[in-house]
Amino acid sequence: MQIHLVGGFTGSGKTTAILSACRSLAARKVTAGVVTNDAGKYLVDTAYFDWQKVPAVQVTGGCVCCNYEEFLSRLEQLDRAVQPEVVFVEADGTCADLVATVVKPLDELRKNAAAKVTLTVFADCRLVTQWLGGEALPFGNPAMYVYGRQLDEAALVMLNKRDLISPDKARLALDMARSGFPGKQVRLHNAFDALNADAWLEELDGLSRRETPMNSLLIDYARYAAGESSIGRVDTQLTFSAPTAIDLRGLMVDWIAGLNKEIRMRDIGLGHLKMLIQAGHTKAKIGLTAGDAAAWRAQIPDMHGKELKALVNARMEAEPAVIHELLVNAANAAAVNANCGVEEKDTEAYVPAYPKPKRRVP
Ligand SMILES: Nc1nc2c(ncn2[C@@H]2O[C@H](COP(=O)(O)OP(=O)(O)OP(=O)(O)O)[C@@H](O)[C@H]2O)c(=O)[nH]1
Ligand SMILES: [Mg+2]
Repeated sequence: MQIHLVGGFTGSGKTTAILSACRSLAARKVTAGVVTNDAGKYLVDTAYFDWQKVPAVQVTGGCVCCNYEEFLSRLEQLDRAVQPEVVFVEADGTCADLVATVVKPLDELRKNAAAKVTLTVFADCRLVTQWLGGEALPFGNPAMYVYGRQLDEAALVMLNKRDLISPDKARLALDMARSGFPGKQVRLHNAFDALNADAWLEELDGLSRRETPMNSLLIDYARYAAGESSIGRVDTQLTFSAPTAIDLRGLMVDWIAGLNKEIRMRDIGLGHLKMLIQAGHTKAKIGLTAGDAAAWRAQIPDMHGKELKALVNARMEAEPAVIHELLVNAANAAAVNANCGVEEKDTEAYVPAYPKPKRRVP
């Protein structure tokens, strides 16, 4: 079994890229599976892989490294269920230090395996070039510490969302990243593109045959913990219900636009607001990240009906209680405008606990 660990800041495109790679492998009759990971348990990513019929298991309650035993038993569960040849492990979007706490311990455990564990770190090409150019990103210093540490330990850095910048800017991004990350492999990537997925898989094959061990990261755990907990999280499920069929797309646009406006007005660093919505047989995943002005609108399909369910995972630079209030207030306002009711369940508002890896190989 090949294991590919996929890290990078929340919203950088890990899930999208993994899904494309799984589709590409499926086309070659190679079975792939995914381990998703987050501190919470009502996860959009897991539900999304299920919906896309990609076998997925989740490690909840903290990073893979802090829940290493659970991670190993989930891997076994996946192996028993579908015997995957390839497994992608999507790390939590604020997790770092993966070489020392996951790659090395796993390689030790699987010392007879033909393929070594790989680590790819994703970054939004627009944000990473801003950062490499010395410009401020929309996050504070604690979160930026994690951002920098994540990139620092990558053997392979993916400058993702290349389709959102011009070819000239893409070339510039590549040049900046090559000089900013000496010794690393750097690729421009479009996570939706099948050819890009194939190229990534080829690169991963090469990395899994490496002879030289990867370097563990130098990291200050107190700063890492502060960075992780600067990104508040809210997971919830909202159900909008109306007595007669209504324009549910209009309702969604109203809700997200209202919420987005509040987030921008309060200058909150938006990591990732992700939703899986369902009305009747229509489903969609919606994502809003830093730098996204309008892309989310196109992700909402036309929907009419009496009921819409939304599974929401919000990760942004604010207190969890504040995020929850913004989410619910905007939902209530949209529900009043659309003449419908809204109910909430399975809400968790939290920050990740202090990272305490079970094992760390220096
Ligand atoms: N245009 C474009 N959008 C992308 C690309 N990759 C991801 N996105 C969008 O960016 C948003 C975040 O993508 P995800 O794949 O969910 O990001 P993630 O890294 O898994 O996020 P977390 O799980 O929160 O850490 C979604 O709205 C995606 O549709 C890309 O290559 N091009
Ligand atoms: Mg994801």
